[in-house]
Amino acid sequence: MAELVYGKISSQESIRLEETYGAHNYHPLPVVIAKGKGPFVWDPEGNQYYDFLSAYSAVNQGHCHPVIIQALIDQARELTLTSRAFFNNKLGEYEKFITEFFGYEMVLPMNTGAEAVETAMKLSRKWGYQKKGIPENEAILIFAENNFHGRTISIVSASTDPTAYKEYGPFTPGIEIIPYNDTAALEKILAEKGDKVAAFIVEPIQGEAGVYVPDAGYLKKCLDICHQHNVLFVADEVQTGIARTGRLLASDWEDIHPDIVILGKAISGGVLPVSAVLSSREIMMCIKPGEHGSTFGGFPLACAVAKAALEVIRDEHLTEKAEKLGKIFRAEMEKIDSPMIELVRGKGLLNAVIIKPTNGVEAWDVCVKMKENGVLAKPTHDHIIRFAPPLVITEKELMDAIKRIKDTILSFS
Ligand code: IF1
Repeated sequence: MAELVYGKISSQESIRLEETYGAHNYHPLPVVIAKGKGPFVWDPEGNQYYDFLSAYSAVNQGHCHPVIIQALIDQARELTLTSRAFFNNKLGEYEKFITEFFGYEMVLPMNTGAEAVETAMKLSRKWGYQKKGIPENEAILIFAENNFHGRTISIVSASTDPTAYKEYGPFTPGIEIIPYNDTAALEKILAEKGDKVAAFIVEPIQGEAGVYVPDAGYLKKCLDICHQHNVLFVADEVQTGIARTGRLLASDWEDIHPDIVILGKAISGGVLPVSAVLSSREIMMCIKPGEHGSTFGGFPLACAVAKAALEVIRDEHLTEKAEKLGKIFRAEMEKIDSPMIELVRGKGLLNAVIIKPTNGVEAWDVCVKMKENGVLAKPTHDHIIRFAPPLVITEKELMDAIKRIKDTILSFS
């Protein structure tokens, strides 16, 4: 038995405990993480890995960033939670900071990404009834095929993936689906039903679909079409937001200002569940006191952590880093001379390699082998591997990780 370096429970025992006592709603890669620092994680036995998942882009600032952890500790000693029944001395300061940081007038703080998407759905409907004059209970929200926005019943009502929605019905009505990356489809549905449509809710890059990057100009065109029909354009930047794609928001690639932006994950650097909905005063004021909220939404601990996490993005120039290192990553992946690599795509440090299953080897097998070579990544579908390291990774570390990825892929041919 290998000696334990971190914690008191071995990898094998940790897996056994999860499998025995935890719901089987995940199928993790067989690796147990006991410690993290920057782009690295370690298992209980002390093996070191590059984390190329970053908790699905929540840990953009790297694991246990000292500035964010210090903010957590300092605030935890003072005050953690008040609920919104009272004011607290952290929320307003954070709200001013985050709205100025992203260039919006108002924010509605929540905790998880799904809650923020739900909030945007509710806010859009409120706006539709109050400002657009849609007859009560007739508002339509449009989503794109192959979307991923979270796990609540209303959100999976908009999913086209049976794994996400099957046997969870009956579903929330008032949802329409159009193909992604298809502005003609948006034009068509708005020409037919535009007067009842409150919003079009879309990911600037589809994450779960396999880091599917739409054509240049797609988002801008969608926003213009929405505005011609007095429909809100809502960007779900939970995964793409906060420097990941080489811009602060992926929407910035097209210089657009969505009516509503949904943020989550990296707002806290992966330290606490913190999410947010950003919008204009006119839209946000459609929700009145008592009409929406959450016990934890905007809690003082979250405010302190999120402010520090966003400051790290700014002070360490992580947006510029993501753009620069992303170019290197894609170029190096494209250089790998293997029939297994069908396509490399992505933006900034949100990338995917499409694997052509060869001799029965699928993306999962590549990820297991990569783990043995010290790089952690997760397949999405059978044939796509997502690569999204923490943005604090250095160029030297990136090149070392790339070598390990290359060696792994070449070992199969
Ligand atoms: C899981 C995927 C990523 C998201 C967008 C909202 C949410 C997510 C664009 C909800 C969440 C996650 C959740 C995670 C897997 C993951 C994921 F593979 F499913 F698609 F990141 F790529 N909008 N994405 O991507 O945020 O409520 O989870 O905080 O295990 O379900 P949440």
